[in-house]
Amino acid sequence: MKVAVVGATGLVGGEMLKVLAERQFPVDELLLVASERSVGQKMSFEGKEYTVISMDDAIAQKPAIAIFSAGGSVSKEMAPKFAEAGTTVVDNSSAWRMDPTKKLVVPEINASELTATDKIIANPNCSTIQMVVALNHLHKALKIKRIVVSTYQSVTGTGKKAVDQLMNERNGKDGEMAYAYQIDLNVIPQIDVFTENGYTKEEMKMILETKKIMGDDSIQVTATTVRIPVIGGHSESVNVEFERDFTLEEVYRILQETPGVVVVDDVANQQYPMPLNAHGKDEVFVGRIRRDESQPKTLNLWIVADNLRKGAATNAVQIAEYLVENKLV
Ligand code: 11C
Repeated sequence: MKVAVVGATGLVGGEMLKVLAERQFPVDELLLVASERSVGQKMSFEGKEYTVISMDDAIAQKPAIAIFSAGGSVSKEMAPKFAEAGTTVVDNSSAWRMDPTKKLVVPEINASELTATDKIIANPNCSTIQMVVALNHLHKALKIKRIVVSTYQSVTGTGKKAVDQLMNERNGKDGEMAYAYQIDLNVIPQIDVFTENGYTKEEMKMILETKKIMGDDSIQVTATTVRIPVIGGHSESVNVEFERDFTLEEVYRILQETPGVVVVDDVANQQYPMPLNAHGKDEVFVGRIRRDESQPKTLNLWIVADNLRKGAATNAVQIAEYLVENKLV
């Protein structure tokens, strides 16, 4: 299979290459694609050296699948051009997610909606993916009424410039700023820009994407998304109110049987999910499972995942795997 990775030189692009190799995705021919300023750069994949090519060169070579992580405006312009050439695009940006003609896919939840006519498929936002993976089977069993989520998000979600800002600040070096404020020894309650209702775009993504992926507009979501000086992954404090009451034993059993979820919850031994442990892993880790004792039918959870893996690269490669396995490309 001829596969293009568009945005190959970015943090997510690099992770996509690792995931393709680790999962032994059937790549016969690989095209590494990036913006003009990176064209000609050398990169390696599975011990072989590749030269980064331009978007136009890649389109001319008609790959079967292009996995995009090149930002929203590039996707808006270039994904349709790849699609017109017959390529199926799996796009990691926010460009197509809320387009009613495009599917927004987390394979564990809704890959079965995909057909061969889907030429641009949207990969959800990282903080949304880990939350819906954890809540999917609980929703099926207990029906979610309302989610209140607060996030603690890794600087890797912003990209290389933000990782450099954090490390420079930590090492007392000057450098370019990815954020309006110092991030080391700080917490910034803003991810992406503010919208008219006072929420940030990241918060609105969590609200809107959750309903679309779960296929249920009745789920009420409110979110506060926060950047913290961490690298290994995003963490989320999630309060969920259900229609039906539950026992904690039932919740544990459902979570243990939820695909993609690993329960780490042994408070007697101080075992709970942390980004340090989730880093580099593909699963979504859930712990601190307890009743909200302030109101009925309500649960508190702590959810952690590597935002570059299940939150981005792994989810996109899983979509590509589904397309191949089901002969949709
Ligand atoms: C962050 N969630 O952590 C963002 C990054 O819509 O794919 C991913 C943005 C997106 O900053």
